[in-house]
Amino acid sequence: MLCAMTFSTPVVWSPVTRRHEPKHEVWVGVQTVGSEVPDRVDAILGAMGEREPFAAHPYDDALLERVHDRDFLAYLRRAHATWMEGPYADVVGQDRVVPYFFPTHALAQGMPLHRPAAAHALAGGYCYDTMTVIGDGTWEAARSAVDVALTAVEIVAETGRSAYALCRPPGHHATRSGFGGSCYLNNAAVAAEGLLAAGHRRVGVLDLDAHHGNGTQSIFWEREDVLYASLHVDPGAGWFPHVLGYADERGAGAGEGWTRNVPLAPGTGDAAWTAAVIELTTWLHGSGCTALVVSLGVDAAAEDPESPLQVTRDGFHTAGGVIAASLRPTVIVQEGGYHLETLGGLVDAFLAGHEA
Ligand code: SP5
Ligand code: ZN
Repeated sequence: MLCAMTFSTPVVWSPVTRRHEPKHEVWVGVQTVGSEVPDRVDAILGAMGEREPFAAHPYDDALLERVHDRDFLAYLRRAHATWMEGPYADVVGQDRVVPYFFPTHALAQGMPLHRPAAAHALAGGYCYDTMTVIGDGTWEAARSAVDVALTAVEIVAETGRSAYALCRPPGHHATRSGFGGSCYLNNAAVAAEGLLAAGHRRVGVLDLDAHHGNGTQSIFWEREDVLYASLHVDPGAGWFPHVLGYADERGAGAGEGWTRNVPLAPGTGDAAWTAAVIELTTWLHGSGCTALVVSLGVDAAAEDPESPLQVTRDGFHTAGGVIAASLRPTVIVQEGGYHLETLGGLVDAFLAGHEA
C-alpha cells in the first residue's frame, strides 16, 4: 500500500563556505567581533537531521555575470592578494581589506573621479560600509556560495520541488557593483537568474531576512521578469541599510510596480510578521511568478543580536508552510541569522513547516 511520504528538503552546502573568516567588523570606528562567522555553517548543518546533504557542483561565471559587473568581480577576486602586497599587514597589522575612504557624491559633486592607486582607497569604491572585510579565503567562500545556490537551482529544476542552499557568506546586500552588510556576491539574485535560465518566465524573490535586501532590490529594480518582495525592520527606525527598504520604493521603468517593501516596527512578533509573509507571497503568486527564491535570513528571531524583531520558531514554521502552499518550486537561500545557539533550529523550523 502506498502511503503519503513527507517531502524532505535536500540541503546543498560546500565546506569552502567556511573559508571566509571576517574575524572582526569595524562599526562606528570600533573593531568588534565579527557576527557572520564560519560556525554558522556548522550550527545549521547540525540541525538538518535526516535531510539529505548534497555537495555543491562547480559552475562557470555565466549566470554570475548576469548579476554582477565584470569589473566588480575582477576586483573582488584579487582584492585580498593586492592588499597583502601593500604595507598594511606590516605597518598596522591589518591583514583584512577594510575601506577608510568613500568616494560618494559628497566628494565627487558630479565631477569624474580617477581610479585610486592605493588599495586602501580603492576598497571604498566597491564596499559601502566598514563591516564587510575581505580576508584570505573570502573570495573562495563567496564564490562557492554561488555554486551552492546554483546546485539548488539545478535540483529544483529537476524535481519541481524545493531545495535549501546553505549559502555563506550571505548575499542580499550585494549590488551589481558593490558589497556591504556582510555580503559579497548576491546568491539569491544568481539563483533567480538560474530559474529564468531553466525556463521560468517570471520569478519572485521573497526576502525574509530581518534587514532589507537592498542589493537584490537594486539588481532587479528595472526588471519585470524578477519581482522583489521584502519584509524587514523599518530602516526609518534607524536600522541597516538605513537609506533603502521603505514602502514607497516600487521599482522603475519596466520594473515599475514589481518591487514591494513591508517595513516592520522594532518589536514586531509572529502575528504581524507572518501576516506580511502571507501578503507578499500572495502578491508574488498573483503576479504570475512560477518559481520562487526565498532569501531566508533568520535574524528576525527574538534571540538574534542584530535585529529588534521578535519572531519565534513558530513564526518561521508558519512561513515555511505558507510558502509551500502558495508557490513552488522554491529555492531557499540562506542569508543572515547570527545567534549560534538557536540559528539551526530556526532554519529547521522553516523547512519543517515547508515540508508539512
Ligand atoms: C545579511 C545580513 O543580515 N546582514 C546584516 C547587515 C547589518 N549589519 C548591521 C550591523 C550593525 C552593527 N552591529 C554591531 C555588531 C557588533 N559586532
Ligand atoms: Zn540580516
